Amino acid sequence: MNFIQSINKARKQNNSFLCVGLDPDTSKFPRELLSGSSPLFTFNKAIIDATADLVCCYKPQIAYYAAIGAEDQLKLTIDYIHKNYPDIPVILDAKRNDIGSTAQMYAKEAFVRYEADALTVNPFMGSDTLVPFLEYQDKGVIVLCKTSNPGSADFQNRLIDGEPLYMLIAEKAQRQWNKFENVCIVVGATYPEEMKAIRETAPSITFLVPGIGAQGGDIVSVMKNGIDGSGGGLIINSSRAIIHAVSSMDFADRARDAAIRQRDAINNAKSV
Ligand code: OMP
Repeated sequence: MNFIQSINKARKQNNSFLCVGLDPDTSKFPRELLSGSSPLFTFNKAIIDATADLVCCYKPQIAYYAAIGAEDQLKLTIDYIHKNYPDIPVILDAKRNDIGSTAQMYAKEAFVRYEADALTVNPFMGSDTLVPFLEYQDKGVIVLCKTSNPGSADFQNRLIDGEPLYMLIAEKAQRQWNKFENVCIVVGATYPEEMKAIRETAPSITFLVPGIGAQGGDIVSVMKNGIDGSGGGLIINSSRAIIHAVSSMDFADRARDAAIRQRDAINNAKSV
């Protein structure tokens, strides 16, 4: 089963488009947790056990681990999900890329060292730099297209031959890069009009959609503009609004409450 098939299976099994972002920020941890030996893993494990029946995938962001030398806890987290919830795929968010020989090492890092099921990558250096990732045919390669941040228009909306750069990326994802049906694109929930245009250009590409929750993206617009012809094609991420809903020792229960609210809001918006 490749990444897209695993995502579709998990989405149907749990009736959920929701991806919980595992971006643990120790400054928001309950103090009791910080004295243990692997606080990030302990935190993640509690969040995962509380939400695994509510999600279609998890997405750890590597910076939260690497910044404090805790890559071992990232590895423990991914291993824990694979072992205990084998039907839930894991996206490693690292937004990697470089020249081909270095890209090969980034691909190996994500898919062999961490055993992630998918990786976010940056297309800025060109199509040749995506090849080392795409060659892992059963893994997902999630290419930045229209990102959720306020400054994403600086470059992504610039016109090239009359078309915004993000449309060019969407076209390449649909027509050129997806030979092994393992490509997705990042489309921020904060840009619903762009999402609509991108869906028209890339009808069969799955979107990773960050930007709901803490960044204020509108779930109804995402479901209206982003869903594909088969009623799927979306992985909707929320990180802080779920995992750091509170900073007290009941954080996992409150994360579950928040995940239920977001999953239900998404499913209700689907039927609007
Ligand atoms: P919250 O805003 O807390 O839900 O976190 C959003 C997560 O999605 C973070 O891990 C970001 O690094 C990531 N993200 C964006 O916020 N915007 C993007 O355009 C792309 C990503 C991503 O690739 O996941």
